[in-house]
Amino acid sequence: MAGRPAGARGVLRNFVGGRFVEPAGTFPKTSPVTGATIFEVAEADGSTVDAAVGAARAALRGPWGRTGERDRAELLRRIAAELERRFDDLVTAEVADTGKSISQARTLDIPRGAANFRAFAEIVATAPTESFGTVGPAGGRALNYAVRKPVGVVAVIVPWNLPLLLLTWKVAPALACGNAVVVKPSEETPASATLLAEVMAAAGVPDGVFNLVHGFGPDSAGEFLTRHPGVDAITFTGESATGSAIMRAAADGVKAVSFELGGKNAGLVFADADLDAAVDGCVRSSFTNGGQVCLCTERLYVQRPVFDEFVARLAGRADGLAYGWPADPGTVNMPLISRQHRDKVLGYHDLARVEGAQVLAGGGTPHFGDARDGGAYVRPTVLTGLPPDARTNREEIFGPVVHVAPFDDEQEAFALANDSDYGLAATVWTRDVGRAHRAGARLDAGIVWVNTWFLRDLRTPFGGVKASGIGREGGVHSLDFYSELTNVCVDLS
Ligand code: NAD
Ligand code: 6OD
Repeated sequence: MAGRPAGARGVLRNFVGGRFVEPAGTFPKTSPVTGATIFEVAEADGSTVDAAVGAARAALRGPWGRTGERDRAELLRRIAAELERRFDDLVTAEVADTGKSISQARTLDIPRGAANFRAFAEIVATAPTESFGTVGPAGGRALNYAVRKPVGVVAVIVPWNLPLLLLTWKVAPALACGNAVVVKPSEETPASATLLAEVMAAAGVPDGVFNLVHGFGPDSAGEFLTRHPGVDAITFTGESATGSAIMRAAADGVKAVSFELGGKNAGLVFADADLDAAVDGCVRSSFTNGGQVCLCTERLYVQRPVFDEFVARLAGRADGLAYGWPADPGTVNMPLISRQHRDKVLGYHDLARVEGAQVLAGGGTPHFGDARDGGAYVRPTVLTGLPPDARTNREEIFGPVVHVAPFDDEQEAFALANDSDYGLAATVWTRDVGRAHRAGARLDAGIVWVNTWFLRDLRTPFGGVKASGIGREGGVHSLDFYSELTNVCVDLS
């Protein structure tokens, strides 16, 4: 099967202290497209996690612990170049693991992997440092300035939806700040992370600075890592419930946490919007990557004068999204990550019907008459008719499902959008500039997009409010999480 990373020799292995290590046990990884087993993956046991954390600590005690920002920035650029050299292998690995279209992997997932390293090379090399001239109560003068130091060993735990993109979004700033990392990719997407280990070695990352452990969450590599006393900080992307469990595990060592969690994101379409752009944008924001992007819109509110036209157009577009094999350039619909996740999403189709929804598009699974019938596909689905308190409108589904409801005025629209336990992203479609700025000020979300969606500048703060996360990463905000600031106060009198 294409996509088996070179050097993995049949099993995707853990990478500890600069080398791939033989596994104690393995688990199978299946294709979301067909259901067939495509890889055997090493499951890291407690002693492997221990060795990975130990290798990271040892690296921090060595020359890596004294590397300056410019040298680290140069190393990040070499990693980016090596990722670009392995571009085709990474695309193949990502497509095999997720079933996403090769077009998306080529234009979004893999380029962003390299872009993360280039961006944080620049950010760390140019970040300003604070300094203050201070006059004390008795008139004495002092200079205060802050020094950035690595946090230490950082555990990086990520999900399966955008595997390399989300992993490198955390590894790049962690290394830029001089930390050593132990990364745990999702059990569903081990392949691109395994290739990233090869990339690290080829780029000259010192042994122990990047370590990789495969496995599951509870009672497996994820939990072993978050409970490990040698870990100083945990950066995590995944479900809010998993965030709670990790926070409990982190409490013992008072480990710093950065959490990017779930969402139930709202989109608001006002009657003054460019309706063509709004329909295009909402198709993207609800169905990109099979609806498996934390930033996807699952709740759409549309102003009443354009509601009927908008909903008819959205439903038509959802029904028309192209199926195909991942390698077909025109393929849009992709399978969900697993049969288990597909069953969860289908459960929400059933729940929505029980709650009284009308299904305007999709619902259920497609039939192919070929090997894809063994995969994890569901049809892009548009629902309407549910009240705001229906479970379908409150719980994160994380699939290609959107519920659409009408609203009358701006105040009601903002209130509906904010009526959620989550607060990751919101999208507003309007030509009214004043309203755009009011939305930014009043919507409870870490990011508010106006007339666009998933346009990301890596220098901007990223994170969620309420159950959608703790902290911000991106630009200097990442530097703040991945480094400790020591204030130095020097007497000048
Ligand atoms: P998940 O929480 O089930 O798993 C994420 C990672 O955590 C995996 O590597 C998993 O093995 C590990 N894990 C699970 N339980 C653990 C435990 N007890 N201790 C340590 N590690 C554990 O999430 P998922 O199903 O892989 O991904 C989908 C979720 O991720 C959705 O909720 C989605 O919204 C969220 N997500 C959020 C963002 C964001 O930026 N806010 C981005 C992408 C995905
Ligand atoms: O673009 C990013 O940096 C980012 N963290 C995206 C998250 C997507 C969630 O699925």
